[in-house]
Amino acid sequence: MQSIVPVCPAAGARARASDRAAGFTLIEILVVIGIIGLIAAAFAPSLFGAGQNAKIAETQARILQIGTFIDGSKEVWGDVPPDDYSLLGGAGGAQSGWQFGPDDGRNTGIESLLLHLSWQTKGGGRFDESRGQWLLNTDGDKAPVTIPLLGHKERMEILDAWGTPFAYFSAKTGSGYRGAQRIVTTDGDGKAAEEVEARPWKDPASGAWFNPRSCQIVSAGPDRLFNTDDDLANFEVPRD
Ligand SMILES: [Ca+2]
Ligand SMILES: [Ca+2]
Ligand SMILES: [Ca+2]
Repeated sequence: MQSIVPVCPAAGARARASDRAAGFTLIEILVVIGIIGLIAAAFAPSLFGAGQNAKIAETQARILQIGTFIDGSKEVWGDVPPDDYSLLGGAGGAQSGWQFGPDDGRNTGIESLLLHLSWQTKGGGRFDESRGQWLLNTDGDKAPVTIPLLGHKERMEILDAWGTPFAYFSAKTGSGYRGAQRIVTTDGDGKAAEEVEARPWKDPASGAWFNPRSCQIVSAGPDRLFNTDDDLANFEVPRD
């Protein structure tokens, strides 16, 4: 019997020690989880904000780059690129977009700009495969001919950092701004999401168009909707 007595207390002591260890460990784990939760809660908004800020900066950089290309083209052709290439007549010549076929009424402005920059071989910058990550054909339309520089028939759009095509409005001489365009947005993963309307911006203070004699390059911004106050553009968008 004596041989059993020392064993049982020792085993019980080990069990209690083990319980305490497990208890402390559980508390410690809960405390650590709580602290991690607090840290995550504190940093999540700024991490979210940092991601959005990076996309805003990237989109602004794209707008600047596109603006530089437009300026270069304007120096050669004497006017900003049109936003209605497929509506221009069938007479041929440098400014005619007849060979790119009928328009499907969607993404027309930015398609026209890209066709212009990809087709006109003088002046401005070039969109080719090196900027492939900027380009997508969200409305799935095609030209009847291969588009120079792009090397295919897809009538591509230039995207902002959220994957939404830019709206491009041209006020080339004699045209002014013609009003709303239909834009096919994406879900951010390259899939067409929905068709939205984009209108050229007016200054609410004066009622006048922004950039009345050149062009408007407009990103729908984080909300992927045009004409809201998170839009980004080649002018100062009014913020509510
Ligand atoms: Ca189209
Ligand atoms: Ca297209
Ligand atoms: Ca917006």
